Amino acid sequence: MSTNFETIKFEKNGDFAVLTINREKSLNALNSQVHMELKDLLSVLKENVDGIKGMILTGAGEKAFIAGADIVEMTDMTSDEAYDFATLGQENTLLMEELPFPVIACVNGFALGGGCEMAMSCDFIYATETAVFGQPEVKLGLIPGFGGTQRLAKLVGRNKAKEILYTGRNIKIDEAKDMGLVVKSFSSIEDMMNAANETLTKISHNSPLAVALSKHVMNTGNDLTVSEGLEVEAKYFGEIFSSYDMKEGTKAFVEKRRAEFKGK
Ligand code: DAK
Repeated sequence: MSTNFETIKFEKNGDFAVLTINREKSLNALNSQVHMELKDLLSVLKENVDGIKGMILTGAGEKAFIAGADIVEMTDMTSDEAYDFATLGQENTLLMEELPFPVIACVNGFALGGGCEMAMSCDFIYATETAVFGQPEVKLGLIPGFGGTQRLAKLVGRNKAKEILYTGRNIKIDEAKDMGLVVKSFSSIEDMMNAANETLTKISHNSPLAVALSKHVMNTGNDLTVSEGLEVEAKYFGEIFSSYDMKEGTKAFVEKRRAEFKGK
């Protein structure tokens, strides 16, 4: 896989990978180039030929995760260009959401607008105590374009999301945790990255197939009624019974040994 990018950095260490948005001078703002490079990378990662077991998404530097879509680039966009830009960003949030392994957003500062939206497309969010979230688009005469109107409401509830979107206000870490946007906070970036790696390691001891299917069923169910979601759950629950990992996991329990999963 080519990892020769200018605006993102992709590093694989053993079973895990770190994807960094790498435009520190612009606080990692998402311009078209970032989105095109992300699309190239995420489209390959979706197939997971390298058997990655987990990934961290973060931003370069100490100040920002992602300070939003690139406002400078958006200033001169026509409606058609803006539509294409939003579509590309939305495709990337969908690709991120559907990767067949867990992805933790490690938010190291500002996660505003498109930054908050990228973080929400990960499986869950860890953040530093200085992290700041928000959807300030209305302050710029915009609306969120990479899924903020949809995912924030599903995560924190429709009315809370409306209050956040209409005011465009900043959300500090305690509130972000209280509303369930952030799962855990840390006093330093180093502690956060170590904790994320520990979490991914813990997850990787489980069946990669079962983790991937749990993720797929939960994401699918998000757009369905409970009874429709239960049908999807039953379908995959049935299918997993013909997997190696299910036979191995249950056999290992009976034999009182650690399971050796293969992810198939
Ligand atoms: N875009 C481009 N450059 C940015 C940026 C951004 N979002 N945020 C920061 N920068 C740049 C600054 O311009 C500055 O560049 P230089 O002046 O040094 O060249 C550099 O990063 C450092 O920023 P500051 O000097 O402003 O740093 P401060 O510490 O003073 O302030 C800040 C940090 C994060 C509070 C501030 O930079 C800020 O307010 N940034 C903008 C945050 C924001 O409003 N984000 C939301 C962007 S809107 C859509 C598609 C997408 C979207 C909407 C619609 N469609 C196509 C329909 C998404 C929209 C958004 O995300």
